[in-house]
Amino acid sequence: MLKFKRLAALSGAISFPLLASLAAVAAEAGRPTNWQLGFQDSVTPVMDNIVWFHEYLLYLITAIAGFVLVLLLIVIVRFNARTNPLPSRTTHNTLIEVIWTMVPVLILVAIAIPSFRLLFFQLNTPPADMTVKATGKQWYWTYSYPDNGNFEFDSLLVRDEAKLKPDQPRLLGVDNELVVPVDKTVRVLTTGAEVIHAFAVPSFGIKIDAIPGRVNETWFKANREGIYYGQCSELCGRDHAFMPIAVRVVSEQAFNTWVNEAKQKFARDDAAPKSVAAVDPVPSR
Ligand SMILES: [Cu+2]
Repeated sequence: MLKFKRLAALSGAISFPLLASLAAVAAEAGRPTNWQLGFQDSVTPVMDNIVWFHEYLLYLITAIAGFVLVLLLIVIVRFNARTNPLPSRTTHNTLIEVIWTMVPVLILVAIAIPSFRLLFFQLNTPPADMTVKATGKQWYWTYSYPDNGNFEFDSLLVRDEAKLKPDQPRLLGVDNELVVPVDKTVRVLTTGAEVIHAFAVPSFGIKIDAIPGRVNETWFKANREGIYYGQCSELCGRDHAFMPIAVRVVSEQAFNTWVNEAKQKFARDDAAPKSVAAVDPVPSR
């Protein structure tokens, strides 16, 4: 793995300066930026691996495409009818045939090994420090904290742009964010209330379907405090584009304070009829 990383770093140093400078300008964690090129910044080990694998493949593909281009140019220049009027009648060459069979096999192996390693890393949830449950509903998310007092609340898009807080991006800001502690392994359980939704946060490298009648599991371990936005990533109906995910990563102390407040704020009255989230009218667009 380390050897691959060195290889990727080396190729990075010689990549197109224009692309590199654009990407450097655009990089930001947790939210998209204007003229962004590439991924949002990574804040989890899983996303670090995804970014590394993406760049590794990019350099591999570029090398293959460049090699084929060079071969084509050689053929065009050296073997056209004018410069090479009498073509060779060679039909077989054992050595070159072995090479052009073996090299692609080796390339595929070099892709498969890190690919499967990443897949297992994503799918095997390490021992979790806490669990949150995200339920996709038409069209908002409900978050539960079974390990912290089992309170539950709805998280709705801030539809009225006048009500956005200074740092809240349009169409991503929500009223109640999912709050989690930094440097802790958080297990996320997802399910859907009526149709399939998908819980996705680019900076965490997670995207998992929320399916009615079953529970899916994923995990993240954010290594930086901040707010990280995502969106429902399964076409789920009219307001699919208006049910963003906002995760606020805070220090453990701030998290405990928030939990104590949230327990009061979102206290459940199991005797009361089930609350229905207030849905504002759809913004004109
Ligand atoms: Cu949805």
